[in-house]
Formats: sequence, C-alpha cells, structure tokens
Amino acid sequence: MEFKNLLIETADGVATLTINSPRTLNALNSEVLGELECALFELNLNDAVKAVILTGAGEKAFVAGADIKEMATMTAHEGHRFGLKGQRVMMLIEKMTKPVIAAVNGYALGGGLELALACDFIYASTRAKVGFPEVTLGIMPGFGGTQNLARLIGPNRANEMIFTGKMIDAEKALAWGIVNEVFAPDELLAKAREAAAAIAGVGTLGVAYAKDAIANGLNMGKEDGFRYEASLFGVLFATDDQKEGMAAFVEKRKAVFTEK
Ligand code: DAK
Repeated sequence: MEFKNLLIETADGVATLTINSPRTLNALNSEVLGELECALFELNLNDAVKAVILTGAGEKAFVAGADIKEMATMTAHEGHRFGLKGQRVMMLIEKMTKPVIAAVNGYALGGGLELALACDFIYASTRAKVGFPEVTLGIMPGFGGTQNLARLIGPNRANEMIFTGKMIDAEKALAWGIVNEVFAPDELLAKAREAAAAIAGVGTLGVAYAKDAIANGLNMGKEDGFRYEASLFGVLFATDDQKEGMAAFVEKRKAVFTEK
C-alpha cells in the first residue's frame, strides 16, 4: 500500500517505518494516524518482518505531538474519533507480536512521546527532547501517556513531567529510564537496526511470547504473571524453534529458526 506521510523500508527482517512530514515536525494528524494504523497492521501480518523501527523524518523531530492546528477546530465528535484513532495506533503497537523500537531523533512531545512509550523500547539521539506539554494547551495526555509514563518511571517523576509540561533532554531521559540508550544523531538508526537485527536473528515465537508475557504480566498480580509465563513457556516446547535451538546448541552450530 502507498502512503502519503510514511516511508517504509524493509531489509533482512527489519522494517524501518518513518513518519515523513518534517515541515510540521511530523505532527500526528488524522491522516497520519490512519496511515500508521494501516502500516502497522500490515507489518504485523508480514511474516518476513521480525522487528520494526519507528522514527521521524528530518533532523528536528521524532513527532512533535498531535496536530494542534487540526485539533484546534475539532468538534466534540471529531475529537472523540481522533482520540479513538490514536488509541488504536498505540494499542496496535503494544499488541503486535513483533517488537517495535522507537528511534527518537529529536522532539518527542505529547502524542509523540506517547507513541514512543507505546513501543517496546526507546533509543534516542543526543538531540532528543521529550515531554508532555498538553497542560500548556489546557488538556492532558490522552493516548496512554499518564499510564505508560507512570508505570515506566514511577508516579513522582511522571507527575513532575506531566504537571509542569516541561521538556527534558536525552541525558535526563536516560537517567530517568525513559530511553534505553543515547547515541550521536548519525549513529541512532544504525544502532536501532543492530538491535532489530539481533531480534530478527532469534526465535520469532520466543520473542513474541516474551513480549506477550511482559506486557500482560504487568497487568496481573505476581502469581498470575508467573502462571501466565509458565503456560507460554510450555507452549514453546511444542515448536520447531525450541527443538532446533536446543539441538543447534548441543551440536555446536548456529540455529536456523523457521517458526513464523
Ligand atoms: N501540531 C501542529 N503543528 C506543529 C506541531 C504540532 N504539535 N509542532 C510543530 N508544528 C509546526 C509549527 O506550527 C511550525 O509550522 P509553521 O508555523 O512553520 O507552519 C512547524 O511545525 C515548525 O515548528 P516551529 O517553528 O514551532 O519549530 P521550533 O523549532 O521553533 O519549535 C517545538 C519546536 C517542538 C518546540 C514547537 O514546534 C512546539 O512547541 N510544538 C508544539 C509541541 C506540543 O505542544 N506538542 C503537544 C501537542 S498536544 C487525544 C489524545 C492525545 C492528544 C490529543 C487528543 N484524545 C484522546 C482526543 C495529544 C495531544 C498532543 O500531543
């Protein structure tokens, strides 16, 4: 499918999905959100894709938030539809069986930070600036930001960021655990691709079930989480990948995983 606002490049099991509207700092309008929904849906169904990198075009921004100019004139009904669309994109990323890495190359603000937080982990460039400026617009985060940020860094730091609306830089985002690693701008994509390639080279089902166990386990009590983990672990013993992975170890050769 052709997209007006997205670029998709696939190589060696890794898809790089770039939001490509740098003139508005890749702000999320209804059209971009609709295209993201379609693209992510397709990538999830594509067995050749084992991991996805999500990034923004240009040197300034990952995504500077939801499109304020579009939202400014929305009716309540349009606002509701817009909110549902955005939430569907965030949920899709979380429910995809394959990992999505956010490569935050500049501003990740409001809905842009929510998009990054919906991903499985975040790498950032030294140019990254992240924050939730919604309160400066008289609103609050609405694409899962209050929930995901507080779960990730704890309520106190999340409170500070969300109540003040102030941005923090890459160094602080790293120290606070919002991003996993920070790289020079010209290294960011290569480093994200390195991580994605490592994921693409291991057992697809093991990764998918681990993503499922982590995401769903966080919504359970510890004992239920352990039980859930054990049931997924058990299912892996019915797969060719488990047999191949262990046989390859014993035979001192590289495993060739085939499960999709
Ligand atoms: N929306 C629309 N246009 C934006 C934009 C945005 N979020 N951010 C930047 N732009 C546009 C600018 O208007 C400008 O366009 P022109 O004026 O040239 O036409 C162009 O991008 C370049 O931006 P600047 O000239 O401002 O660039 P600077 O380097 O001076 O400043 C900046 C960069 C990122 C600090 C600044 O652009 C800025 O403050 N942008 C707004 C950031 C922001 O407030 N983001 C949060 C948006 S609110 C919902 C759920 C969630 C949400 C909404 C609804 N529901 C459940 C219903 C989410 C809300 C948000 O994300």
